[in-house]
Amino acid sequence: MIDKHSPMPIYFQLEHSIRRQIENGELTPGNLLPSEREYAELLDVSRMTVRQAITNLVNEGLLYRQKGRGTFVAEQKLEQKLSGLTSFTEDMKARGMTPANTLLAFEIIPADAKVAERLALKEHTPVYEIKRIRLADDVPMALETVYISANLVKGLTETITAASLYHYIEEELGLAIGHAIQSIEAAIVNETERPHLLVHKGAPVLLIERDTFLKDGTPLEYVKSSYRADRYKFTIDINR
Ligand code: 16G
Repeated sequence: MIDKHSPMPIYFQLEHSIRRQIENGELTPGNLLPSEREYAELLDVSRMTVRQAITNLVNEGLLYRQKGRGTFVAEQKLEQKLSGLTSFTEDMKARGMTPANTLLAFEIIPADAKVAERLALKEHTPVYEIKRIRLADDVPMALETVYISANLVKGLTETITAASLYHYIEEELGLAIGHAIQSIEAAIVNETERPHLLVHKGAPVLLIERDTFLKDGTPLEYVKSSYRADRYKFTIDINR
């Protein structure tokens, strides 16, 4: 897998070869990689070269090191296109994964100033506050808090939030969801979120805020979520 006569640096060739093994499933998440010494002997290259290749893949999140145990293949990130306005349930089903939710809070509360503004309501108007852990194949992917006007989306129950909100809104209530404005920013997981997301202290998360509107322009939801940055990556098509 290494060609010493190639103009390509050896660390780069090794990096490429490990990456290919992960892509084609020869190496799968959780697999232990040969040690630096083993790779160096096997390929007859220096340990420094091996270290550089491995370090690059660790920095990229494809591999992770565990003290005293070695280097392992990480779970691959889910790639989420930013082009369509989809729900978590739809996204996971489209990938052949099983979505699930753990409900942390389901309440009707008076909207505070910020929520009222986002939903274009008067302060203290009743809104649902729904906090859910969103899981894919039993792995927590995100923590999500949704605010929805209780007068607009009637009859929400805990059972509905265990399945799909968008399904209920569109199929049961017949409301037409139109568009959303979304922002994504980097952050470090906070200690309240951490036990739910099952990540280590200081792990990176992506904070996503979404304001969703019905086709007629009425604000439908204001959503704040923390996505695991080790499991998620967002992609977008851009034209010139
Ligand atoms: C997604 C949306 C969220 C929406 C939810 C509905 C983002 C950042 N958020 O998680 O705004 O409330 O889907 O999901 O994409 P559901 O229909 O599966 O309950």
